[in-house]
Amino acid sequence: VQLVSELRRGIERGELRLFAQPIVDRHRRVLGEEGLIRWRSPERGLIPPDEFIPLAEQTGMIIEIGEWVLDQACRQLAVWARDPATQHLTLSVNLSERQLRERDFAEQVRDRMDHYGVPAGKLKFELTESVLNTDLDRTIRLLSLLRADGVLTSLDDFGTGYSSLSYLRQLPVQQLKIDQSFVDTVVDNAQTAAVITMIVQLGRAFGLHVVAEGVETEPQFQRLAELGVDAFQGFLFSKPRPISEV
Ligand code: G
Ligand code: G
Ligand code: MN
Ligand code: NA
Repeated sequence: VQLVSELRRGIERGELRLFAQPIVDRHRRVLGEEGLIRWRSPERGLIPPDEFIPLAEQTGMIIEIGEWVLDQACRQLAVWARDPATQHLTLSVNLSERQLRERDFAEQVRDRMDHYGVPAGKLKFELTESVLNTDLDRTIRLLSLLRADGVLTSLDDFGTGYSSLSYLRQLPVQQLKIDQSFVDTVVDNAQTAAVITMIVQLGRAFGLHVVAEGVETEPQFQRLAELGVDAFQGFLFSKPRPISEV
């Protein structure tokens, strides 16, 4: 209860910060960044999202937080667009199911993109497979609407959810993010390598970009590249840092 009121006050006081972590290709060229929120509380220090996002989801504060993240992301993309050194970068934003269920979500996104002048193809949303468990038709319509506005979608933590593979055919997503649990064991577990090979093949068949997250070591990076993974994210390349440092 105390944390809830502290978070509410923290939001009002502007204590949220957007961090970012690079996503690189096999030549370690930076393709884009994933935005990751942090809360800098004067009392508690830097608080990771695992400690307040679930709370924010329960209380509905995630809507306000999500609007803040979307605004920051669009503002940042507009800044990057003006510099030849950064104009190619994409920025991925994590979405909670609750945000997706907001009736005017697509309008909100379009409004922020227009406000800052965000180019098409640069803003990306990361959704987990769990959002596909309810009202799939509505989710498909929403993602199609966003796609038409130049917003891309990625399936986060891919391979860990309970959803059937059959939805992939209908779903307007452009990227699969292989969950870190697979990356952790790719080097010495043949079954993990087989799962990753399957995801890569699935990605090719559906025309999807395949990213591995949580890459921490050089051997993991090499093995994932051998298996055909397109892009990589993890401490090996960079920890999340304030997005202004990109
Ligand atoms: O940065 P870190 O690895 O600690 O993030 C932990 C979790 O918090 C991840 O699952 C990530 O998806 C989630 N998360 C980070 N930033 C956001 C955000 O802006 N919105 C939502 N809904 N989740 C976020
Ligand atoms: O949205 P998602 O659940 O994918 O969030 C990614 C989380 O993974 C963030 O909390 C981020 O800080 C964390 N992370 C990113 N790279 C690494 C890594 O190489 N190793 C570990 N252990 N965590 C990572
Ligand atoms: Mn993510
Ligand atoms: Na993830």
